[in-house]
Amino acid sequence: MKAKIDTFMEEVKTRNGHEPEFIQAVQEVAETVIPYIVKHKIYNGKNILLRMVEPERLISFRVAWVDDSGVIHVNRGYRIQMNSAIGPYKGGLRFHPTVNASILKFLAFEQVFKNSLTTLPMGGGKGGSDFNPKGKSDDEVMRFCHSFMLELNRHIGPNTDVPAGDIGVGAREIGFLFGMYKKIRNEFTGVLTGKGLSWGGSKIRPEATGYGTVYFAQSMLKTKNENFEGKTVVISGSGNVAQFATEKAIALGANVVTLSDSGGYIYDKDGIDSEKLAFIMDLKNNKRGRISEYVKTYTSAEFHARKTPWGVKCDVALPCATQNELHQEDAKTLLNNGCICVAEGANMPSTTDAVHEFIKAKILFAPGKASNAGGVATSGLEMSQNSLRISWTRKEVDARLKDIMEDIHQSCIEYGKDDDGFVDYVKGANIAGFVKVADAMLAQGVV
Ligand code: NDP
Ligand code: 2IT
Repeated sequence: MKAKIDTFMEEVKTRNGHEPEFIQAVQEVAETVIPYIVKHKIYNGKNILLRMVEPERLISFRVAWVDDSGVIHVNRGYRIQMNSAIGPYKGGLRFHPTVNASILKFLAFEQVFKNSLTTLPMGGGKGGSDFNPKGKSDDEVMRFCHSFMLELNRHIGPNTDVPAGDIGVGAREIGFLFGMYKKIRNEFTGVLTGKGLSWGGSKIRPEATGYGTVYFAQSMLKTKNENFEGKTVVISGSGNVAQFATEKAIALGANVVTLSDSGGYIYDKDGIDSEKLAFIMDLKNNKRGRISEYVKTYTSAEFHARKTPWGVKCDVALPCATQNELHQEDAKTLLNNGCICVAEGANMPSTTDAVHEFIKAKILFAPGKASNAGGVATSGLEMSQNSLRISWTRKEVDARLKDIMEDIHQSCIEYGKDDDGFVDYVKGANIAGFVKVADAMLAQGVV
């Protein structure tokens, strides 16, 4: 089996040798899906995984824009349309200086499996730019978004490809992008998700990724007769996903003691309560400040510059910042400190070695493509509401989100339960996500 996986990976590396994050994401899937393919005649010999690792279309384009002082800048824009076997391409846009084809291909590849897991009809895609929104004025961000959409608009549409937010793309950016799409195409459609509530957005979409991650962790804990009540929770990031994971964990009785950004992490031994979280949301979303500023107001808390929070003793860890932010040594530290559950809110935050540590220790470990799928699932619900031209209540969307996270958890158990009863959620998520897409690809022939 190892030889089969190695041969496959050699071919992937030959074609994509300069794309380490993409190779990492493919490797993780290959390790679990190839053994399944070999055992199942209908998939064997069809080169399905080889077809799945090649994007259906990769679009790269120039984005020129003018800053407030009249200087012209050039950024690179992308949209990776990875797989449309089960629905229109769907996935976020990331604006961050580290964005390149490797990062977006890994994200688009993960998205194919994640979207398949949601039970909704969505293919996988991802896009973005190496534009850095930090330190830019609202007008500069608007001009960038408008220029970006001037090109992107010809590649997307409500039945073709429906982008949304990701790192650096939130409500403000989606607004500017939607405004320009509507202007160019002269149509008001559900071409983007994460829209404002008064112009086609869905209730609970901003909360969905963070809430969904906690719902998924709750389902995992339940299998061990555990819950969040009284648990110490360590969270990284302080953006959209981290904020709402914190909100839900607090609501379920947990003690959240850390949050972070790329400057370092805060440790509040008394716990981040609702009032402190409101302060953080205002700081990050309105003032666009740094997490280090928290300790100026809450002076009993500590700020640890340029460090990640994994050394803090906890029961549950929720990495919600970015890829490869949790390394093998961090995994060992978490395990030594008695951590029983890790659910990824971010995409691929744990390195391959870290994932292997968690699985070897047989703790509850959920890969992002399962545990953070609530965001895109609620985007799918936004698409449905837009098509029906109706708007569901908060209660209704939240109930659907909960059901979907529970369904994903069940799928992971169905495909990931080992003979000794241990649930390998990585294997479960990869195979369950694969089967639905592979069946659709087989039905549609070699295209
Ligand atoms: P935001 O832009 O709202 O927040 C990102 C957070 O992560 C910030 O705190 C940011 O800190 C931190 N961060 C970003 N890059 C780095 C880095 N290189 N090192 C350390 N910290 C970093 O993004 P989201 O919360 O939306 O996204 C977070 C993660 O969740 C990403 O992996 C994303 O792909 C994933 N995700 C998001 C979904 C969504 O619906 N938004 C859905 C599913 C997954 P700083 O401000 O210093 O950059
Ligand atoms: O990684 C992700 O799932 C997202 N950034 C959300 C994608 C979406 O289309 O809502």
